[in-house]
Amino acid sequence: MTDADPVDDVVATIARSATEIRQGLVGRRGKADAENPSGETQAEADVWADELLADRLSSIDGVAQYASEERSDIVDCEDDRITVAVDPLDGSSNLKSNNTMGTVFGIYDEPLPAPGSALVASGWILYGPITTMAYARDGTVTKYELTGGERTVVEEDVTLPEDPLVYGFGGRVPDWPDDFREYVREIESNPDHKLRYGGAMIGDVNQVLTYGGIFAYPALEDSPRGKLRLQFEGNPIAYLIEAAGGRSSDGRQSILDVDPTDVHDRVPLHVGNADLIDRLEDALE
Ligand code: FBP
Repeated sequence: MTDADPVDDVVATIARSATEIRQGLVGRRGKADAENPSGETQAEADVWADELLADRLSSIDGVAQYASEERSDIVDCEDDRITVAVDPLDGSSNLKSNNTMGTVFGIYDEPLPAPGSALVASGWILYGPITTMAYARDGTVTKYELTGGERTVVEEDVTLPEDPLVYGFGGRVPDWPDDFREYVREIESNPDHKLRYGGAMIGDVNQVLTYGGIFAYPALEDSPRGKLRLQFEGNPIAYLIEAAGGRSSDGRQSILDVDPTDVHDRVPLHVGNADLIDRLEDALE
């Protein structure tokens, strides 16, 4: 064991790996002959990015566990301090059409499954025209640009703009519960709001962080827990958006207050400006 901060080491490793992951997508746009623990067909790139991050993150001093949306079993490591949970390639179905994707990470100080209150840091990489990272720790959010292993700060103390501009909601409209559909109509009818939906949560949530607004992948009629995973997506996104002055909700409470029962639990996810999330919770009551 060393005295170095394992959280810093993990984040530095993810940031350095991101440009490599981006380059490695070329030639890995096909499907793998496998499903992830949630029953979804994996892309070759999902499996490859997961193995790359597992190798690098599980060998860092201080890391007790590596867990990923792409593997059913947690990798137990030699140390006992922090757990790293990742979605190695969020939105990998966008590979075929060459659209935005991301990598999401949450760093917990408890073994999984853990509540959001056990997070000590979280963040995401966005593979857009530029590779960027948004990172939350100790209640503040920082945005970086990543090039060739280098990390450059582009904005500190990032907060959601006060006037919400963008909205994006996942799932098929006919599958939305009536109360959620009515809420969406209210959001859409405001002339100040614009639809922004790209099919990769990180792309859509990053628009909310940049312009203000709301992103949701709600409960669906036939899937009351929605689609997104609590440990790998819900908690890390909620932690960052709350650190940026916004709110998260599973429809009733902050996502960070949801009690997990299993590593691959799903959660209805709603994040954005506090007043829009307050109104959402009123609408879903
Ligand atoms: P993956 O992590 O398996 O890529 O799924 C997550 C995701 O792609 C989100 O990024 C996105 O918001 C959502 O699923 C889109 O799902 P759908 O295509 O069902 O609307």
